Amino acid sequence: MKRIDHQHLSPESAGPPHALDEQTRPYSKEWLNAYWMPYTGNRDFKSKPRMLVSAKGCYYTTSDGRQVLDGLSGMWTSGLGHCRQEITQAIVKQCSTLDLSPSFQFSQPLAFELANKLVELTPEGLDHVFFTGSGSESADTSLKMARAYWRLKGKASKTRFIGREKGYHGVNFGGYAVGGMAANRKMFGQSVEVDHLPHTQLASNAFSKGMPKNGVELADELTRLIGLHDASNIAAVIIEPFSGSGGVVVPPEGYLQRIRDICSANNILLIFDEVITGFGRCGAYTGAQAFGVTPDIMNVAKQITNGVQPMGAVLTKADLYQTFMEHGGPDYLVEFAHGYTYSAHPVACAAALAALDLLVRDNMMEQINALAPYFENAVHSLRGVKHVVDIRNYGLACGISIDHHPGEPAKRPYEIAMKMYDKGFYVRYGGDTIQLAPPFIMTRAQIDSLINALAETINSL
Ligand code: PXG
Ligand code: PLP
Repeated sequence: MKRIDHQHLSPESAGPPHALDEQTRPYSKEWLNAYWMPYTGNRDFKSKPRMLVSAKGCYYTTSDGRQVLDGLSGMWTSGLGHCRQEITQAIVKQCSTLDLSPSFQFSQPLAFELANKLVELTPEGLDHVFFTGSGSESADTSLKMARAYWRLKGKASKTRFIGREKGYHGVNFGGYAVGGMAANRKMFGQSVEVDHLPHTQLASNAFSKGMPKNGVELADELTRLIGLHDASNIAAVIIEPFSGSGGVVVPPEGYLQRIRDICSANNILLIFDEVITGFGRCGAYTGAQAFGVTPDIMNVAKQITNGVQPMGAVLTKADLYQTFMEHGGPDYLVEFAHGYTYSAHPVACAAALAALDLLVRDNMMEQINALAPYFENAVHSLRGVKHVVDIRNYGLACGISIDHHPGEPAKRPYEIAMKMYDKGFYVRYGGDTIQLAPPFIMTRAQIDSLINALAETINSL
């Protein structure tokens, strides 16, 4: 057995580590090093850990007993706020009734109940739901589904995917390749055949409120890429209705419809990755509804369970599902050789049903749409603050571009986020942007305090 260093335990703390003991604990470097943290500067974190030990509503409590306002709804996951009793109770009940059921060849009723709920809440035409465990799994599932669909249709050469610069589709083998953020791709070489549309973050649109006016013609780049590769070689286009991780890049007016039209005219599937835009962030149940454009395949995750359980899903049009059923051979055979141990995990289904019920019961879409204009004005009040070179927003999401130290685009946003944390605010930084995505239940006063702290912090740099 390996020696475990218990030096990190404070002298008064006997027994196993527990969140409530955290407040007095110093952490040893050795203890911290066992955990290789995801998308984190491990060396930086471990030199000054930012440990969160509990959460309620819009606040986290840190290991040193401070309250931190959650400016990103967790990881774009927790719009309903943290530790909602209704979701907790649903999980506890499910855990003590049916903790797990095999997902292959057997199932459990909540999976079907949730699938029907998702069909009801999402745009007309998306009628079937395939469950995954995360947004990354949804991305790779959707790409495999698209390729397999064309193969079943006798068009096996349709294998290439078109993503978009600044796109993010998770970290799995297809998702990182169709993604368009250089930092996430450059370590890993080529996986699937892919090309990319240009992003739509134009200097001429700087400080647009909501959808920018310029740039619909950027959709025509898809026609150019079809000319280059030929539609007979392209399976699908995958884009986010607005790019979240890429810095809240909102589509120009008319852009998504034009992409939809070009895909339809060329027999190319359109996949919307709604992992961030789904379930309220846009002021509608989906970005597709907010922007009035329906894809052939839609990926969701994150807010589906309010982030409380890992879960994702891929919704498809009837034609896709029917094609797999019709080509499935004898009934006992599997039609789509794909699925996860945790597809439609019963505890995740229970969490999702409870979370979606809350969105409906509490009229969250109305609340979001009532708060969004206030949020928009608040974030745009940062225009003119030192270093702020662009502000983009839609619904309850905002990206603030920060001009950078020469050669170090990510440094100033990092400095801002760390100073904000010291002041009691959690904001996300990525690339050259600060991102905000307040919980749907955030008050106007809390938004004011977040924006005031941000202005003060940026000005102090
Ligand atoms: N697609 C989209 C559009 C996403 O935003 C994923 C797929 C991957 O989901 P998973 O569950 O595998 O992480 C995402 C995830 C941020 C941030 O702060 C965004 C994500 C994850 C973590 C942080 O911008 N998006
Ligand atoms: N690796 C091994 C050895 C497995 O047996 C399995 C699933 O049975 C997996 C990977 C895939 O795991 P998951 O279904 O959780 O994605």
